[in-house]
Amino acid sequence: MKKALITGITGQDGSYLTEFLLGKGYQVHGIIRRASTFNTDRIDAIYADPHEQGTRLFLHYGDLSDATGIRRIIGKVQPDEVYNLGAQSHVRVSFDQPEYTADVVATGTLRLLDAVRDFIAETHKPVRLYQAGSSEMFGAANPPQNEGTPFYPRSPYAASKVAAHWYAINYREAQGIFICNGILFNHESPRRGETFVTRKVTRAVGRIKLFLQDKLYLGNLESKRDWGYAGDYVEAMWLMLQQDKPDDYVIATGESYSVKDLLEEAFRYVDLDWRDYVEIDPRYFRPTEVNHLHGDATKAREKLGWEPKVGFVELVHMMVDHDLELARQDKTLRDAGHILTPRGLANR
Ligand code: NAP
Ligand code: G4F
Repeated sequence: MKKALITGITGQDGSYLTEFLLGKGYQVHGIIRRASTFNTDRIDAIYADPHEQGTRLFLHYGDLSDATGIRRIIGKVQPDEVYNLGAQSHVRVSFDQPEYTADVVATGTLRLLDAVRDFIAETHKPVRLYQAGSSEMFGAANPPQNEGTPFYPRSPYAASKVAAHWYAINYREAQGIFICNGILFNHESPRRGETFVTRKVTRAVGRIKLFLQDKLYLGNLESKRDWGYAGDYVEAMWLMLQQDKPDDYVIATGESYSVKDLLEEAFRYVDLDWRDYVEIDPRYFRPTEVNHLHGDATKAREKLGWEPKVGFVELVHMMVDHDLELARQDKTLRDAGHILTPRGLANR
C-alpha cells in the first residue's frame, strides 16, 4: 500500500486530495496544526478513529515553521509521496503578514524539501514530492500564461510561491529528487474558504435570497480569473507524481471571467440582480492587483492526459446550491428563535 503525506490536509485541496488518494487505495497521513477551535471540518466526514481496524487516514500535529517536527513526522510515516499544500494562502492577508507568509510558504517549503532530502539519503527510499505552486506567480505577466511565461509576482504571497518554486527546482536538479511544481490557477468548490471571492459571493447569495443578509461588500470587480473546480485539480497533482520524469505543469481551464461575471451568474441563478446588493469597500482592494489570469494547460492535456470536467457556470451553480442549503439551515434555526451570528463575522 502506497503512503502519502499531505501538508495542509485540513484545507480545501487537502480534503479533496485525501478523498482521491483513499479512493486509489493509499494510506494517507496529514499534518494538522494545533488550534484553539476545531480546524478539521473539511475532513471530519472521512476521518475514522485510528483504533478502528482498516483505518487508512492518520493525522499528526505539525507546522511548516517547525523543521524538527516535520522531520520527525517524515521519519515516522516513511511516505512514498509528499504533497506540500500547507500555506498562508490568502493574497490580501499576505500584505499584512508578509514575514509570516514568507516563513510558511517559502521557507516552510525549504524545510520540507531538506527534510525529504535527508530522509532519502538515510533510507534510500525514492520519495516523490508535489509542490503547490500558483498562477499568482505570473501576476502582471500578459495572458494567456503557460509554463514558459516569466513570473512577475505582485504580492508577498506570490513572491514566496516563486521562491518555493525555485527551491523545488533546485532540489530536483541538485539533489536528484523527484519533485513536480504544479502551477495551479484558481480552483474553487463548496469547501472553498469563506474569505476568497467566489465563496464570499455564493455564501452572500444564499443569505440574501433567504433574507438573512442585505448587503455584500467587495473590492475590485474588474479583475479576471481562470476559475476551475478543486475536485478536478487534485487529480492533476497525483498524475504529475505518476509520470516517469518529474516536471512542472500549468493546470487551468483556459477560460477567464471577471468578478463582475461571477456576480452576474451567481445572483442571476437565484433570480436576483447583484447591483441591488453589492457595495464597494476599499478595504478589500490590494496594494498591487493581479488583473488578468488566463491559463494555457496544453502541456498537462498532452503529457498527463488531464482535462477539467467542471466549467465555470456549473461550478458557480454547485457553490450557490450548497450555500443556499446552509442558509436554509440557518433560517430554520433563526425562525425557531435562536439568535444567529454569521460564522466568521470578524474575518470578512
Ligand atoms: P487553504 O484552504 O487555505 O488551506 C491551506 C492549508 O494550509 C490548511 O490546511 C492550513 O491549515 C494549512 N496551513 C496554514 N499554515 C500552515 C503552517 N504554518 N503549517 C502547516 N500548515 C499550514 O488552501 P487551498 O485552497 O487548499 O490551497 C492548497 C495549496 O495550494 C496552498 O499552498 C495554496 O497556496 C495553493 N494554491 C491554491 C490555489 C487555489 O485556487 N485554491 C491555487 C494555486 C495554489 P489550517 O486549516 O489549520 O488553517
Ligand atoms: O478569491 P481571491 O482572494 O483569490 P486570489 O487572490 O486570486 O488568490 C487565490 O488564487 C491563487 C491562484 O491564482 C492562489 F494561489 C491563492 O492561494 C488563492 O487561492 O481574489 C480573486 C480576485 C482578486 O482580484 C481580488 O482583488 O477577486 C478580487 N476581489 C474583489 N473583492 C476580492 C474581493 N477578493 C476577496 N478575497 N475578497 C473580496 O472582497
